[in-house]
Amino acid sequence: MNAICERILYASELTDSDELRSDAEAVCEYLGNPAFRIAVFAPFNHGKSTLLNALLGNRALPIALRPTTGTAIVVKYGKNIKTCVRTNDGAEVCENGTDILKKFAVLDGDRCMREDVVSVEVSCPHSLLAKGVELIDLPGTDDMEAQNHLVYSQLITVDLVVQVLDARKLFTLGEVSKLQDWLMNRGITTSIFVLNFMNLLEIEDCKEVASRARSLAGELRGDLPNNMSNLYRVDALPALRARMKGDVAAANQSGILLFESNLDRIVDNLSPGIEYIRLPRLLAIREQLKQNLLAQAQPLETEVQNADRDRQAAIERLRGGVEQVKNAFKASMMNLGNWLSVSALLDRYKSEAAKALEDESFRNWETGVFQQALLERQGASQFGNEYFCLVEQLTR
Ligand SMILES: Nc1nc2c(ncn2[C@@H]2O[C@H](COP(=O)(O)OP(=O)(O)OP(=O)(O)O)[C@@H](O)[C@H]2O)c(=O)[nH]1
Ligand SMILES: [Mg+2]
Repeated sequence: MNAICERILYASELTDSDELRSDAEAVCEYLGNPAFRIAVFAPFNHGKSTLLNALLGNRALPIALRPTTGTAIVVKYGKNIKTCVRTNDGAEVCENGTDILKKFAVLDGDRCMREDVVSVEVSCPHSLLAKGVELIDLPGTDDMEAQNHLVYSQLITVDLVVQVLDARKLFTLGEVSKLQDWLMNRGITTSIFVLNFMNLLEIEDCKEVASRARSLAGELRGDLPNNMSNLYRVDALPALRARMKGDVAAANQSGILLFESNLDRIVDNLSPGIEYIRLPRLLAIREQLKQNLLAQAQPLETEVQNADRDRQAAIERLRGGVEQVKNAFKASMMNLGNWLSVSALLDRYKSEAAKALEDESFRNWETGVFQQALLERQGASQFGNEYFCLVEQLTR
């Protein structure tokens, strides 16, 4: 895949789209990443960070009612909880715990991300992470454009997308399939759904919501193995509380244990064929680059065509002009020829010659006036021939 990547990176240098260039770099870097990457995806406030915390059994990631997560937070395996943040001045800050996330990875009062943060990594002890899984907590979509862009550019570099649904306001099938089209167009075909906030519904509504969620998920199975469900019900906050208290029964009831064990199975199942998950991303980027470069080349192509058309028109105009000159010249040469013909010359000089004979000055006249006229005639003929040849060559 390295050779394809090299070509893709080379082509990405030629695009006028910064987004496409950075996507190409990100996908190529992703191809070399040995970890199995899982990201949570949803609009803000859907409980993404709470779900990951419930999985980790720790309140490691910042959670709050307002839009919170401000950058992609990558959670990797580590014996102790530790956070490392790299900034664009090349500095790296590492601290035990995750308190520094508040400073670097949480949206500010204006719901904006910090622009100087390059990467945020949290290390955490968990069996899934110990297997080489990376969990990625993403900012919510549907709030600010910058977050949307960051989220979508991250999704192309993950092996499994966990889409968190809010049971209180399920997407319409149209909304979900629009998103699914976006994912498919980028070669992302492995995603699962987590239905959150069912604990806040009235019992009688739960059945109906669960059945709608099932039909949504059923329509959007993607490339998940047939023996695996792509829909899980997890009450994220009760799950987190139960996990932190060590209350296994409550954790079980929240749905987090079933979700965790199935996530483990999905990773085991998809990991051996990881290149089949990743290759389509490369092909999708290649297609986007192709379209972008073709679109960029189009105005150039039109310009060349226009220039060629103008050149042809100029040649035609020149040809027409030369033809006119040639015809006019031919006509004047004909006149000149007539004027120079021996008979016309004789006619013109007959009376002069007769008079010179009478005056016995014929010799003088012949070597003087007549000789001069003959020389002029010869010169004019020679010039006419040369000029004619030149015009012939020009118009050939
Ligand atoms: N009652 C209840 N509250 C929940 C549940 N899951 C999450 N919450 C709460 O919902 C709020 C948002 O949760 P977050 O985990 O921060 O949501 P998020 O999707 O990560 O939000 P952003 O980072 O802003 O995109 C928090 O106050 C959570 O405590 C749940 O299952 N039940
Ligand atoms: Mg969050």
